[in-house]
Amino acid sequence: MIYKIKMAEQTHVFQVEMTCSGCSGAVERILKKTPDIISSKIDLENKKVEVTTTKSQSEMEEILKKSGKEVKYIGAT
Ligand SMILES: [Cu+2]
Repeated sequence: MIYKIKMAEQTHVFQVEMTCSGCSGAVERILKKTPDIISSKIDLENKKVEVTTTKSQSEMEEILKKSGKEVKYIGAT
């Protein structure tokens, strides 16, 4: 029998201070080059970023902060 070890993936939701498509584009580029991101959703209108990842909430928060935007954790779904 083969056991596959898999890190638990979780969907974290963050409030990211994005005001235009340039901001959301910057966030998108950061997420694209980050490993362990299973999927992501950027909602510019509501300034929300949803990330499904095996990374922890704090790791993810630090990564999003690289955009230079204000980041606030909302919760996990
Ligand atoms: Cu902008």
